Amino acid sequence: MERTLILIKPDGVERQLIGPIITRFEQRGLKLVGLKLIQVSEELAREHYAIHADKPFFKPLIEYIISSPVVAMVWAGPQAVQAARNTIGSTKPVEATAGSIRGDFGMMVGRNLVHGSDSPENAVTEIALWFKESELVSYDRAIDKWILE
Ligand code: ABT
Ligand code: MG
Repeated sequence: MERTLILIKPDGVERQLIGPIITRFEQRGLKLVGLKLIQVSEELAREHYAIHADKPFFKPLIEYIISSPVVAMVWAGPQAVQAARNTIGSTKPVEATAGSIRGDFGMMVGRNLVHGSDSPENAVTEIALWFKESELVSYDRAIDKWILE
């Protein structure tokens, strides 16, 4: 089972889209194994987006992610990273496929609602950054025999 870090960013929280966004991942068949609502510190934001530190959009990106609470989640499943990225849609919401979260709810790259880890390796690093292992749960879902073969 692979795990991926998903964030509902401040625009998703402020626009009252927490429920609809979580529903997309539940409907997909991914399993929720971690969940918390947090006010992100600038330190955590900078570490999470460290790869973009030299980009022109870094400052607004940090300001955006700390501007209101964020819902941080870990979802598990086979190829969870790729499945979640497809459910989220392309980085630029205007280019995102209709039916994806960004394609249905977004317009601008700087208000793209959701973050999903972009590789299994980065997912491991990001989950360790956002969650203690003790905050993650392990459980069997009866429904899984109808989702996983
Ligand atoms: P995240 O899931 O937030 O990482 O988005 P995604 O992986 O789809 O996009 P990447 B390429 O990782 O961009 C990270 C954030 O940087 C912002 N951004 C990106 C801009 O504002 N302008 C740009 O030209 C690019 C390439 C948007 C991304 N998400 N946020 N917030
Ligand atoms: Mg990214």
